[in-house]
Amino acid sequence: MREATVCLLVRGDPPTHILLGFKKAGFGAGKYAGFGGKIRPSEDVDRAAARELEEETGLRAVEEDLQPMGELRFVFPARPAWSQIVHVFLVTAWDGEPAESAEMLPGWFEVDQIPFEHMWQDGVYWLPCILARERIRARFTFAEDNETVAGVEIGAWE
Ligand code: 6U4
Repeated sequence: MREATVCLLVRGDPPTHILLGFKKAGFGAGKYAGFGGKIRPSEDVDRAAARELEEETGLRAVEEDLQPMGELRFVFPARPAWSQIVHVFLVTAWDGEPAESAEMLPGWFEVDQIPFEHMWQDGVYWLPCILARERIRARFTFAEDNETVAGVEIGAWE
């Protein structure tokens, strides 16, 4: 299964705001999401996360500022090429101001106004756990329409 990263940038402790990107092109176009992408062969996971964050927002985070929060497994039985394992990072320190890129239009949201209805349907299950700083391992199985979440398993990530 292919592997990818996602970075969730937050302000406040506990988090009051989260930076999400409106995906303009590619996988998940038209949805809001965190920032990340495919891990290249021979690339470290945290290096890939920092690279994708900078490519999509212009923001630079050092690898020590990427807090590993878990692994999400997304399974699309009707579209196996979309199935992937996503490594999630919480990020509270970075350099720069978020800027629009070819792929993403970033914007800050209050944590109680996250646009879940315009995100992948799995977000409502896992994003609140990460914002609560719970490390999780989860598996989501999608229905035939590749949009509806048909199965959810969430547990602690040791
Ligand atoms: P390129 O390489 O530019 O064609 P792109 O189309 O941007 O790739 P990709 O595969 O690099 O997409 O990155 C997919 C991003 O979407 C990663 O950050 C992981 C994330 N992602 C994948 N499935 C997701 C899901 N079900 N829910 C979610 N994020 C998901 O919230």
